Amino acid sequence: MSDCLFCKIAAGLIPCDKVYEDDDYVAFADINPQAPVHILVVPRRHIAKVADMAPADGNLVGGLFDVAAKICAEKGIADYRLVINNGAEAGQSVFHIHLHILAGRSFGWPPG
Ligand code: IU
Repeated sequence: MSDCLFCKIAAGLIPCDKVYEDDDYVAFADINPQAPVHILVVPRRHIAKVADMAPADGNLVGGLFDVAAKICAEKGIADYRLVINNGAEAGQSVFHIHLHILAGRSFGWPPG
């Protein structure tokens, strides 16, 4: 087990408010929500960031969007924002790739 927060959450070693899981992904409520709905979808396998993806990782990372769409459909959420931050300057603080699902309010553009 690497010393990675989201690896530990995915493995069940650190508790979370889980909203979805399957063999490849876990989704849980963000601990510091930026919207009424703020869920993180993470692959169980560690990939630090988008820039570290190997070509073979495309299906796994693409599947984050399938999981997000499934969660939102199940919750009846029609409009939502999906965000992946790559690198500290872009806002990434946890270096295990994750997709933010944000919903429940209006969002501005461009993001801050
Ligand atoms: P970011 O894109 O790497 O900045 O997103 C990391 C998110 O992980 C951020 O929204 C945090 O609030 C969230 N988070 C969490 O849900 N649980 C934690 O223990 C920690 C961060 I540390």
